[in-house]
Amino acid sequence: MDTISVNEQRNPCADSRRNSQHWNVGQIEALLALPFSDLMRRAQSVHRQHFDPNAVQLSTLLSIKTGGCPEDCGYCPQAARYHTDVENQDVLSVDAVVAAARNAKQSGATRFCMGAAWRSPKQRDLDKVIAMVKAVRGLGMETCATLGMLKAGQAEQLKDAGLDYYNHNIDTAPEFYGEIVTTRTQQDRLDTLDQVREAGLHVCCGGIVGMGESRTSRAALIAQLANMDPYPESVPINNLVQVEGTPLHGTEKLDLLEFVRTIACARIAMPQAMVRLSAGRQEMPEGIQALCLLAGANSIFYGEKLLTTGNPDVERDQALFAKLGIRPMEAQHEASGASGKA
Ligand code: SAM
Ligand code: DTB
Ligand code: SF4
Repeated sequence: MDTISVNEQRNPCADSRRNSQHWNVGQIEALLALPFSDLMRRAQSVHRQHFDPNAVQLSTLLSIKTGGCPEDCGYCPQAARYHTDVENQDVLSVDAVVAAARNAKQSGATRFCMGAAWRSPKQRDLDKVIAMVKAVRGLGMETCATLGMLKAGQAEQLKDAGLDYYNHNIDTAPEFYGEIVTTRTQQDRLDTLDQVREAGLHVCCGGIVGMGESRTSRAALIAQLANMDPYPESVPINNLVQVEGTPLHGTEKLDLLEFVRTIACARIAMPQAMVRLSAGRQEMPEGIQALCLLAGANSIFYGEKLLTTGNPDVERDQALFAKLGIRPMEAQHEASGASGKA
């Protein structure tokens, strides 16, 4: 039997993501250096032990507050200090968010992720997000939010509202972090992740590659994610989307087979995580996307927009699924009501 039982797949409990193995950077680098075919075979075999290889989880993103962010993340078109084409947009109404979520559900997405260009939400902002989470949950979708750093008690409030996942990326290896962001430290990110985990929310945490980091730094990013105890339920691997006006625009592009290798390492080091082939998919030929799925990616962002940049449209993705024999994965959350801890 190739896959584990549906129940285990649906509720990958923390115990099974507790680390029996500590990954050091050298071990991940050794994986990255394997002959491609050997690496793919290893990743496929791990993937098939834990998941149906033909099912892909579909998450749709919506930017609920766009641009004007005080942070200086060198990759991000929403930082106020860079001159990009992004138009600032204040917090959306609950009605607008529900309309977008309904649309996403209609197209086949099971998870709806709400992103905001905040360093950290103010309480009155959080109150608005809470109303959104309740409404989207009411549609029967899984909910995810990415709002920046959280203050004490905020993760609990989101959990109580029925939020399923909180996305907070560590973005890059600790030694490279200061080259990319200076307005916070990676430890700040880790502190928020602790609060998220403590509140009982599922953790969505990954990073970005193609930012000019070395292969060792890519390995260090994967090792750091894999050594979290437990490692995240969901691990987005983003390929930098280069946006004019951001400091990282013009960075040498990562070879896409190296991107596939990074996905394979994430799968091997975090066997039971959902590994998401995230930003950068629009610039990837179908063959590369297929290789990412073969390497163990089993989740994508679905819908024509990420937060401010483009993503393949639904028709194109559906055509790709048909060619590859891929089916959308069912929603995985427990059918609890709009509030109350699961
Ligand atoms: N402001 C919040 C934060 O930083 O956590 C939430 C929104 S922020 C846009 C969410 C994530 O998007 C970032 O952590 C980063 O990983 C990813 N991201 C932003 N710009 C990107 C880009 N140009 N290419 C790839 N990923 C990007
Ligand atoms: C993640 O890891 N990638 C998403 C989501 N989490 C929030 C965001 C990608 C943003 C790409 C640039 C943009 O569209 O603004
Ligand atoms: Fe702000 Fe998030 Fe963009 Fe950084 S990644 S500038 S925190 S919106």
